[in-house]
Amino acid sequence: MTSRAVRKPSTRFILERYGDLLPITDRTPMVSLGEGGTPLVRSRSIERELGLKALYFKLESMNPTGSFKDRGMVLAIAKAVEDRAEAVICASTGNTSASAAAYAVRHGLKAYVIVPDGQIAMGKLAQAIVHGATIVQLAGSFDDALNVVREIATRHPVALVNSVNQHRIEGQKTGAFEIVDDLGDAPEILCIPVGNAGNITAYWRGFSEYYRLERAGQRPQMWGFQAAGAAPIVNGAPVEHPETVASAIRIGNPASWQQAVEARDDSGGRIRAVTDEEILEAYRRLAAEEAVFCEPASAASVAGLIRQHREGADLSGKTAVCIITGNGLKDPDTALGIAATIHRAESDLASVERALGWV
Ligand code: AN7
Repeated sequence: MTSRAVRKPSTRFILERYGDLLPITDRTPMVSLGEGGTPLVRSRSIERELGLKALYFKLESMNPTGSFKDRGMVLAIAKAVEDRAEAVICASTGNTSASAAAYAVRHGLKAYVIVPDGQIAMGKLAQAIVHGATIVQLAGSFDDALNVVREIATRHPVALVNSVNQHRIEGQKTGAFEIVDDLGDAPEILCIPVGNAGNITAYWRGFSEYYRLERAGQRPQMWGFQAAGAAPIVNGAPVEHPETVASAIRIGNPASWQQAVEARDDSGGRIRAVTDEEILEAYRRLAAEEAVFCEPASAASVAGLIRQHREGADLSGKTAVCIITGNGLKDPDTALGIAATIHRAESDLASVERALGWV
C-alpha cells in the first residue's frame, strides 16, 4: 500500500480550535455538530456603492442549524451535561429553540422550548418539531416567555440555555476570533442585528479578548441595529408590543441591554433603528445582488450600514463585516412575499419556450 499525504485541516470546530479561551474542563464533552468555521464572503456590489475598502458578510447562516446560535449552544449544552443536567429549557423567537433542540438530542437531553404563539418563522418551528423538543406556544411575547423560563429554571431541575447563560456568550465570542484570524486583524466596523443583545455582547467580548492577547491590533466600532418597531435600546425604554417583519428580533426588553450599551460606548460605536422597509430592501438586495439568502433579522445589519452611509457616515478606506445571523430558508413566508413573476407552461417544449418569451 502506498502512503499518501493527507491534507488535514486543523479543526474548525470552536470547542477544539478555541478551547484555550473557553471555560472547558476535562469533563466537558467535546461533541460537535460542525459549528463554527463559517465563511467571510466578500461583497460584489454593496461594498462599491458604499465606498468601503472592503465589505464582508460572515455567513453564520451556515452553522448546523442555520444560525449563529449554535456557537453558544454547543458550549451551553456541553456544560449542562457536565453539570449533570437532564433537560434544558429556553424562550425563543425561533433560532435558539432550533439550536437547543438539536444539541439536546445529540447529548441525550430533553429540550423544552417556549415560543411566542404564531410569531416564529415556519422553518424554525419545523426544526424544533423534528428534533423532538417539547414545544409550548405562549399567548404572549418573547419577553413574556423569557420571564417565565427564568422563573421555571429556579423551580425545576432544568438548565436555562438562553443567552443569560454565560456559556452562550462565551461560545458566541468565537465568531469574533474567526473574523480576526481570517482577516489578520479586526475590521474598522462590525455590523450586527440586535434583539436580546447577547450576540453584540459576545462579539465585543471576543474582539476585546483578542486585543488584550495581542492577537488583534485594533477593535472594531460596534454598530448594532434594531428594527424600528422593536428598538428599546435606541428609544431608551422597553417596548411593550414590539412589531417587525424580522420576527427573530421582535424583542422589547433585551436581557443583555446594559452589556450592549457598554459594547457600543466602549467601541465608539452606535446602536440605531432601521425600518421594516429598509430591512426588506436589504434582504432582497443581499439575495439578488450578493447571492446571500438570509432571514430578515440578519438583513438588518446590512440595512443599517446602508442607512449610516446615506446619513453621511464616512466609510472610505474602511473594512466592515456584517454578521449574517440566520439562513433565509428558515422563513420561506417572507421570501415568497417578494414580488416575482412565475410563468406557467404546459408540459411540452413549445409551451415552455413560449412561457420564457423565446418564441
Ligand atoms: C437570525 O432565537 O433571540 O441580539 O430566541 O435569531 O443575540 O438576541 C434570536 C435572535 C439576530 C438577535 N439574528 O441576536 C431567539 C433569538 C437572528 C436571530 C438575532 C436573533 P441577539
